[in-house]
Amino acid sequence: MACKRGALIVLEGVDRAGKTTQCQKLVQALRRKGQPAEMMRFPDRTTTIGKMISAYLENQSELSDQTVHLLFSANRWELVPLIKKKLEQGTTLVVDRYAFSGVAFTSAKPGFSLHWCKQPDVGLPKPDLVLFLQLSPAEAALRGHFGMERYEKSSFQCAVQQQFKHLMEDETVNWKVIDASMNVEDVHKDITEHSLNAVNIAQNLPLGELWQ
Ligand code: NYM
Repeated sequence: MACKRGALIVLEGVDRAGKTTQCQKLVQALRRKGQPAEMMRFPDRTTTIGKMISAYLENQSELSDQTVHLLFSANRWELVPLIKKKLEQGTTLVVDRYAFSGVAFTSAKPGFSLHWCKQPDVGLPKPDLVLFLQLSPAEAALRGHFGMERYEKSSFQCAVQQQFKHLMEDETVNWKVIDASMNVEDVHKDITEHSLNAVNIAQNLPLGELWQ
């Protein structure tokens, strides 16, 4: 009998919501429960496309908003064969940001519609679960100064948060909102519960296509 597939679990949220810490803790928790799991993150700055994105984010290069949007999407598409292979092998993938960040960040810029922003990511492997780490921009700011990268400004983060809200109205995506203002362990407990449930359900379902 073919092995049961892994689940595709995505963590989203504004900067400083604790996504990376929670992704790492979730991978460890799943492994302890005997579920093979690995972490991925977007942008994946190690590829040629990822290096172009990284230079842009670090203000070392200029790209038009359209160009960088398509590069972020291409960076996901280039990893689709690996994502599918891992899931088929039974590994659960815990992903730090995905197409939702892509759409939320670009559509927070003037002149970009949600519809236009979604198109390049239509058909990507559909996450079985998207955990949105909810933290107000004010609380995020209390966690210390933003870094030096592009987008790391409170006003822009507020606009991004609004766009995430619109994306969460889409009931074809399995969103779960997590209160990220709780302490690290309580957030982790919530995330693990939802994830174990998603892993069980995904085993018996085919992998979907996003926004199709
Ligand atoms: N970002 C991330 C986008 O603008 N579009 C995308 O598609 C993705 C995946 O890049 N401020 C933004 C959000 C972040 C920045 O992410 C880099 P990180 O997680 O800080 O490396």
